[in-house]
Amino acid sequence: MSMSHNQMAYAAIVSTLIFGSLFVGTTGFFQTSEGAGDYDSAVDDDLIGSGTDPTASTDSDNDGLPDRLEAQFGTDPNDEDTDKDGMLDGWEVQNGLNPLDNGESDDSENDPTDANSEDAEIQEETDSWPDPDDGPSGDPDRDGLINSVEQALGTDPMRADTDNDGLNDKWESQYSYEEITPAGNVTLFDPLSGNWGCLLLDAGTIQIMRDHFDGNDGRPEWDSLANPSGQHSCDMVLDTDSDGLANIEEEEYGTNPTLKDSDGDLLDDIV
Ligand SMILES: [Ca+2]
Ligand SMILES: [Ca+2]
Ligand SMILES: [Ca+2]
Ligand SMILES: [Ca+2]
Repeated sequence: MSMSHNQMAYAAIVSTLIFGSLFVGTTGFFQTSEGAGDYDSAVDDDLIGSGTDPTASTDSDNDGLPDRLEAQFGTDPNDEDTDKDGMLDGWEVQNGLNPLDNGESDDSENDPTDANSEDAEIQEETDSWPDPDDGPSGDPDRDGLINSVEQALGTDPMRADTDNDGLNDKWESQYSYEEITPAGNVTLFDPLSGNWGCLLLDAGTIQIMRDHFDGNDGRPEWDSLANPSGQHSCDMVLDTDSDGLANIEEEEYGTNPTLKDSDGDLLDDIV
């Protein structure tokens, strides 16, 4: 059985999702919000760029995907957004999305009403196109942020916790704010930064939060929340609104880490 153009392109994409995954997972230590404490190994380091010919890096449409790779992916080297879904070809490839799939079955090749054609039947059996997860409204990492918003925020559409601080991308992005202190300013709940070892973690605060976590109640041990450098994430371990729940616990409950009484019932969240 010979493969259609689309199927070949799809096979190329699937095989190179591994390539995309190399861009992913090199930014931090915590894999998912459930996996706080697990570490990513760095075995994938240094695989990108080996043997790259600098003269072969022409990117005619400036979409982040060099022309020689556009040929491999079947994308248009002169169109920054081949599938017209609002997400750039290069961003889609780097983030493991299919740059040829806008998630909608509106082109003739993937039209389900065209069921009489042999191509359509074959496609139905062997192809997973269109995949809503690959479109601008898809949410393949199930973090509550659709892909177009992940692109705008700069977060990873394939990881629910882009900065590996144990906190969900959407939850963080809802509560981002700048804390102003005499010693400097800190942007808390930035989904792109875990604020590891930030200046808000002074000795007194560390002692209070160590006691909080090590005081059982099913909470993880303070030391287990550190990254390999022994630093803690301010976003994760602080109790920003001083309501007795650490931020990571507020994330678990889906409550507001900047308000003692998230639901306005006049009772603090910890009650
Ligand atoms: Ca696109
Ligand atoms: Ca998402
Ligand atoms: Ca995400
Ligand atoms: Ca996070």
